[in-house]
Amino acid sequence: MKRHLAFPGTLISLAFLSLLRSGCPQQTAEEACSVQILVPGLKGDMGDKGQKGSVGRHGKIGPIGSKGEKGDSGDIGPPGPNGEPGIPCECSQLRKAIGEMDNQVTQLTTELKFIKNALPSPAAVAGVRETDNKIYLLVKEEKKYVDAQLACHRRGGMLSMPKDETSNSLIASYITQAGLTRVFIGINDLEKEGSFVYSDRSPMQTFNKWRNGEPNDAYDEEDCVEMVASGGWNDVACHITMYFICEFDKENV
Ligand code: GN1
Ligand code: CA
Ligand code: CA
Repeated sequence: MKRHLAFPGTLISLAFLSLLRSGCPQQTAEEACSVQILVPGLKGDMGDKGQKGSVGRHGKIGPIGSKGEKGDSGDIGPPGPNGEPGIPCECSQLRKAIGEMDNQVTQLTTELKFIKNALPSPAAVAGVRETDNKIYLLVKEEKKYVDAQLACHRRGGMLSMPKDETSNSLIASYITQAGLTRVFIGINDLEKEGSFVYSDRSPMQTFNKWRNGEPNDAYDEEDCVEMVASGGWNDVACHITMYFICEFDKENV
């Protein structure tokens, strides 16, 4: 870059002033106080390039940048301390409990299968009762004997046939718990008067629960059988209607 001498006339004025200060007034004009007039010289050559300046001040802090990507997962930590010692296994008790639960599952599965297949209207029945191999169902629909037998058939069973004390007692308590006084059961002498058979046509054996004075074939027309709440049997007319109890073999449900 070219450099120019600024205000060359200024040098003249400054020289004059310096003369006044050096005591010119005490000297004679001819000896010492001769005025030198300085004229500007020629422009000089360009000077050398100056040295690089020092680093300037830091600028303002810029805005916060966007969030960076998630870093890599750290190393897996050291294993934790050992846990408390466990409680000794009561294996025999557990096995027993598991065995009981297995039995319950089997029983529930059988009952559920039966309920799905045999109950057209859950509101029409009052639960079921069961023994090891039978399920008993009280049907709260008033029907005459043949229709009751048909209704049991449609469900995959038949009118209940109490052939021993156990099944007779179970049916009796079923009647009582339902708040009923009598139901049809599967016994009749329709084919031959006085010759009672079960609804599976098997002949009556020694076991029976006839009430006192029964069967009496009253009015010469009683060929079907009811059970009363005490568990006793009575022959009645087949055309009367009442609730009834069906039975089902578990292996067939
Ligand atoms: C008599 O009274 P009841 O309904 O319990 C009769 C039965 C008949 C029945 C006919 C002891 O019993 O045999 O089947 O009427 N009982 C007696 O409704 O005669
Ligand atoms: Ca009869
Ligand atoms: Ca009778």
